[in-house]
Amino acid sequence: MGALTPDQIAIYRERGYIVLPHVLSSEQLSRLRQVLASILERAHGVSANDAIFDLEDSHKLDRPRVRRVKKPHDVDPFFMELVRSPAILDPVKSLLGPSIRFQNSKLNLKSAEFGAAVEWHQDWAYYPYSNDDVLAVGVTLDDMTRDNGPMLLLPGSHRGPVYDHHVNGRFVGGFDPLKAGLDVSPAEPVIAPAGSISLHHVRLVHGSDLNRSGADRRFLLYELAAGDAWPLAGGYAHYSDWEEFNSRLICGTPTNTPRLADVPVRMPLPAALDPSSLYQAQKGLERRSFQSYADSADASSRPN
Ligand SMILES: O=C(O)CCC(=O)C(=O)O
Repeated sequence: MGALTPDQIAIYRERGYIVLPHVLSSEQLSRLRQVLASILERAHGVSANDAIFDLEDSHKLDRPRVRRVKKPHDVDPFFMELVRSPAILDPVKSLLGPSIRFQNSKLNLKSAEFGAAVEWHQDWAYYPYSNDDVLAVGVTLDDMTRDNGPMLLLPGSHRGPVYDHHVNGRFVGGFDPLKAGLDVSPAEPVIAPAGSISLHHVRLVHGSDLNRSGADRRFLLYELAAGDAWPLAGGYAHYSDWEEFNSRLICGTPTNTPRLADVPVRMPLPAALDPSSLYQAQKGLERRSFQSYADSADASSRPN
């Protein structure tokens, strides 16, 4: 149905990502937005980060500001229904093969005016596997434009080094391209209408700026791996038994034979001081590449 063409597969292999516009049906998109709205109703009265909500630093009880819904698949069954739909699964199978293991989902809200930046990083630094047939599917709930903090992807960087995401020996979930000698100026924004998907390789360098625009930029991410890619670290490397591990397969057949590839691995250890989310971990960076909301508020109140 939605399988990729050989040309699209070649683009993904070369650039490390591909964007497919208008993949969700209008029913799927409106259901997704409804489900999110009902989850967010629960955020009223939440005063600190918890198992579901990751709050903006500028969050206040009387002015709730959620930056991420963690593990939405644990909150509403629609998220697993959606990832299993041919619209998403078919393109993923074209890239990873017939067996796909679900790792995690998250919903980055990046709200109008204040939605937080994501510092440059490679997902692989958080969760290395026995091979790198691992990717993230992003689903746009709103139009992603140049102005509302689009995800920025550095083409071809999935074939380059794995950058050290540690500061003073501790994992911080991001790196400073200046210090690493990496030119991120060729990074390309994902520009896509609501209901589109992006697929990016687990080793691709990416990040995104603060949302200074008046338009929300809500983005659902699924982390998926080939069935024979074995998690080496990160929360999903832990499983209670064979049944539990295989219950994460969303298609294909279990294997007890991991495929081992010659891939560079640095464990995300010792763990971030606050490992509860990427945003918290990245506070350990010595220098930020993107502004925070507080920096931008400071800057706008300063005379020129
Ligand atoms: O939301 C974004 O722009 C980037 C998301 C991302 O890289 C992440 O959450 O790991």
